[in-house]
Order: sequence, then structure tokens, then C-alpha cells
Amino acid sequence: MYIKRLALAALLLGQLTAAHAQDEMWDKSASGRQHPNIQWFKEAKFGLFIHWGLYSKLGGVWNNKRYYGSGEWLMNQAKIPAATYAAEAANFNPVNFNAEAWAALAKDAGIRYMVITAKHHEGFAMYDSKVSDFNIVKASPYKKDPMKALANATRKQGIQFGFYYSQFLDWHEPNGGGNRWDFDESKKDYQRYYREKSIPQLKELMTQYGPLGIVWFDMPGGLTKQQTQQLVDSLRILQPNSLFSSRVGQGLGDYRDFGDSEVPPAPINEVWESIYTHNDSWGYIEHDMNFKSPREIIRLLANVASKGGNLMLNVGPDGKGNIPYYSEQYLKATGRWLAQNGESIYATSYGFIPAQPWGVTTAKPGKLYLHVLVRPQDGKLLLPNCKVAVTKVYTLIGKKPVAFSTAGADVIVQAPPMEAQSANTVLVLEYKGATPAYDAAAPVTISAQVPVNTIEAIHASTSDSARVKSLTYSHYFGDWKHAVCVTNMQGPADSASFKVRITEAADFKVILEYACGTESARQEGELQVNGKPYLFRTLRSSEFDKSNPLMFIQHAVAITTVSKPGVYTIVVRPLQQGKELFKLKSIRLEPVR
Ligand code: H79
Repeated sequence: MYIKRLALAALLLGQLTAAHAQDEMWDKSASGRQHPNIQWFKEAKFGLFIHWGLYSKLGGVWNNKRYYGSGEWLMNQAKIPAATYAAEAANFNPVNFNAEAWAALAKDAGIRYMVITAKHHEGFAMYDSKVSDFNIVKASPYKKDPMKALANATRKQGIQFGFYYSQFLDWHEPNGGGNRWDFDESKKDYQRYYREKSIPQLKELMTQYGPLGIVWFDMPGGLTKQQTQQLVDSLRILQPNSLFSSRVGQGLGDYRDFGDSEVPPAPINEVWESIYTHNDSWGYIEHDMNFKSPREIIRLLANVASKGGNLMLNVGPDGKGNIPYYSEQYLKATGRWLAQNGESIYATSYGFIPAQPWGVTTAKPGKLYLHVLVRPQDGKLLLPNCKVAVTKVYTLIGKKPVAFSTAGADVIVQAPPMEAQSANTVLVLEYKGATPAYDAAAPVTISAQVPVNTIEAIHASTSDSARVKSLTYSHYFGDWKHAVCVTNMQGPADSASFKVRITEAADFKVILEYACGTESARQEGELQVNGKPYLFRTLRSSEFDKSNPLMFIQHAVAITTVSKPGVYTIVVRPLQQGKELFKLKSIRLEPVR
């Protein structure tokens, strides 16, 4: 028993520190299996995540001290005793909560599914639970069940409704995961927690709130694969149509979630979701005003869709039940864009043309949507290796015809004049015949008609010990960031090489974007453009430490003259054997003016 518990504790520790590495929760062999009700989710593309709990009332402040980062982690950050924290429920009275208004906002924003926290790690149930009195009806002066009203109002708007439920972490309960400041880790009985609170509450949520589109699990722990399977099976019978998020653990979810605030670097032919929050916290923080602009949201949505996924964007209503002003305004602005351009997002898959200097693509049968994010100076949008019979091209808004031509395997679309500050101007290309496969190995297009071309690390072919890796680090507490980099280049044989297609003769300034710690700094490296060497010495930016920003320097290292268009190879490597040269995030090529 003791040994078993030790093993469990080790497992739990492992899961806590690696929790943001969501890859470990997704069993890739599961991608062949499909939930019978997955279709709506594949088509939905845009979800609204809502973090709302007792932490929303505290707003990131405890004992007059302000905390930054994930506000829903306040109890943990400030190590607030469970009893003291629980007493705060008496001050939680979200009198401004208006289910109809929230659902109407979601509708206006073009949202197709909503997931709200029924219970987060703090352990407080935001609904009428018979399983634990630590809930909004019993423990707060509000006394009503907001989830009932919200489930109904949301469905009335034709939006799928789901619950987030933290199935393992519960800082209120002696046997729940995570609270070691009040409760002795060695005395915890996780099985008992699942048996007495987690599973019974999940059953309440799955039987008393109508059909749920999703049960969004988070942070698995304390269960073997077999036990997780039993948990899933016992819940499945209650609602066979509900989708379970991959964070149920052990590869048993119905679709794949990436890490918090993570988008995969290239299209993935699976059902998946990226989750982002509107500012720097999931739960409301009164001093967090760092909201993403409508343009940022629209571009994030297009980027996620161009890789075949859904975006679920989070907002954190406050303790009175108000959605932050900027969240409301910017969601509505996103909705106005979607009302005109939704055809290029909803029910699409990733486009067969990889990301270009001008933007990204999404697709439906017979249609390719060109999301123009940067209009090239000459307006020419290159669709390289676009082996389809194009029948017409037109603007999505207004259906105005757009000129195009073919040149060998390429199609060139002549972009109309665009509003200078356009978030995303969409053109539609219709074609006949089979849809070509996405070519992940295609050369990266470099154009002299845009201010900057970025060659991301994902496109590197590496040799010897060099590796392409996704690095995870954070800004504020729990405010995760992800960067795909070429790592482990330690000697001349460890190279990263990139195939590029440069479309015009021009001089380019070459800028290496990398992170470099003290030990890596002041080493010599070599950049080659079609064999021509350019030398540089690394500059220190910052060490890699997962709880601090990873700072990337943009180090201009050379001018290179490209005398004719064509396919070129760019290689980066250390000149001598030594420490890792740097973590290379991208190579930027700026046409010289
Ligand atoms: O609900 C939001 C987060 O609160 C939740 N997922 C999103 C949707 C989440 N729970 N845990 N995590 C995300 C990852 C936790 C990472 C941790 Fe840590 C690393 C916990 C302890 C070490 C970050 C760093 C938080 C504390 C220190």
C-alpha cells in the first residue's frame, strides 16, 4: 500500500510538472477512432471558454497583495488555507449575472460552443450540488444555480453547451490533488476523492443540465489507464453524445487539446483544439488589462483554422457576473468579421497551400479560401504548386471577380486593393478536380514584395544531434508560451537546413531570431545561402527557464544578394564543437529597400 502510494505520488508529481506538455495526454493511435458525434465539433471552429468561480470574486488580490498570472490559481499562489478561502464564498454574490446576455454575446461573437468551469481546482461548485456543500447555492448569498440558466440560454441560441470540470485537483478537499499546504500528501486517498466527490459531481452535471456538447476535463492525475477507462465508461453511459477533452488523460479523450495557449506549427489531420485566454489570465484579474485586439483574435482564429483546428477563446467574468468591457467589445468585433467572412472559417479544413508570405489558407470541397494578412506590394499572391483547375477567384465580401493566371504549376492571384489595416481580407478560389495533398516539405516562399519573410524552425531539416523541439515557458504564473526551435546544434555536423523558394532577384537582410544563454554566447556560427558562407558570433539573450520569458534576439547577420529567382538552401550550423549554439526560432529575410 505504501509503495503503491509512493508510485502514485511520483506519477502525480510527474504529471504536475509535465502537465503543459499536452502531447503526453494524447494517444496518437487514438486518432483513427472517431466519436460518433464529432461532426458538429469539427465544423464549429470557434468556442467560448468561460472561467468563473470564487477566484473571480477575489480578482487576483489577496491580503491587499496583487497577484499576476492565472487568477484561478490564487488560492495556490497565496497558499490560502482551505477554511479561510471557503469563507470567501459568503462574499460572492454575482447579482449582475445574466444568462441571456452571456448567451447573446456568444451568439453575436459567432461562437458555436461554450464551455464553462463547473468546478475548477479551488473545489467550489458553481452549480447546485448535492455532493458537496461548497457550492454557489449553499455557500454563497446568491443562492441560485447560474449553470441551469446558462445551459438553457446558450442552447436557445443554437450554441453547444459544455462543462469544464477539474477531475483530480481540488484544493478544498483533504483527498483532492494539489493542496499540500493544508493537507498531508502521504495521507491523501485519491481514489476516495474520485469516488466521493469528482465522479458523483460529474454525474450530477451530466444528468441535470440537459445534453452537453463537451465535458472538458483538465489536469488528470491519480488514475491508471484502466481506472481512467472505467471513469470514462461510467460517464459515457450517461451521455453517449458528449465529447470528452483529451485532458481526461491516458489518451482516452475524443479530440486533442494542445497546451494552454499553444497552436501546433503545421496542419494536423486530426480533430483538435487550441485554447487561449483573452488577456493573461483565465480567471478574472482586476489589474489584467492586456486584452487581445479584434485583429489579433481574427488572425489567431484564421491561423488555427488554417492548421485544421478549433479555437476556444476564454473570457473571465468578474465576481459580480460582468464580462470585462474589452472582452465584450472585442468579441463582438470578431463576430462582425465572422458574420461577413464566416464561410472561410466554419466547417473548413486546413488549405492545401502552406502558409505564404501573404497569409494562410483554409478549404472546403472545391474551394480554397485565401486569408490575405499582408498584401504584397505588387498585389501578386503566389500559390505555389497549386495543381488544380481554377475556375474563378473572387472576394468573399461582395463576390467581386479577381484576376488570376497560371505559370507552370503555380497560380498567381492578383489581390485587389485592400484596406491598409485589414485584419484579414478573404478571397475565394474555386476549382475543379481532386484536392491536392498538403505538402509539408514544400520550400518556404520568400518574396521581395513583403516587408519581412519568416522561415520558422518547423521547416528545418536537421542533421546529427540537431533537433526541432517545442519549448514551453511562461510569462506570468501559469501564462504559458510555446516556441518551436532548432535546438542542440553543438558542432559543425549539427546543422539546420531550410529549403526556400525566392521569387524575385533582390538583396535580403538575413536576421537570425534565437534565444541564447550565457554558456552559448560568443560562439561562432555559419550561415550558408546556396553554399556561400556568412559568419557570425552569437549574442546572449536569455537562459531557458520554464517559469520565465524566453527572450529571443533578432540578430542581423548578413546581406545576401539573390541574383535570380529559384529554390535555394539556407543552412545554419556552429563553426566549432562546443555548447549548443542557440535555440533558433526563425530566420527572417527582409528585402533591402
Ligand atoms: O484552467 C486553466 C488553467 O488553470 C488550467 N488549464 C487552463 C485551461 C491549468 N491547470 N494546471 N495547469 C493549467 C498547468 C499547471 C502547471 C503547473 Fe505550476 C506547473 C502547476 C504547478 C507547476 C504554473 C507554474 C502554475 C504553478 C506554477
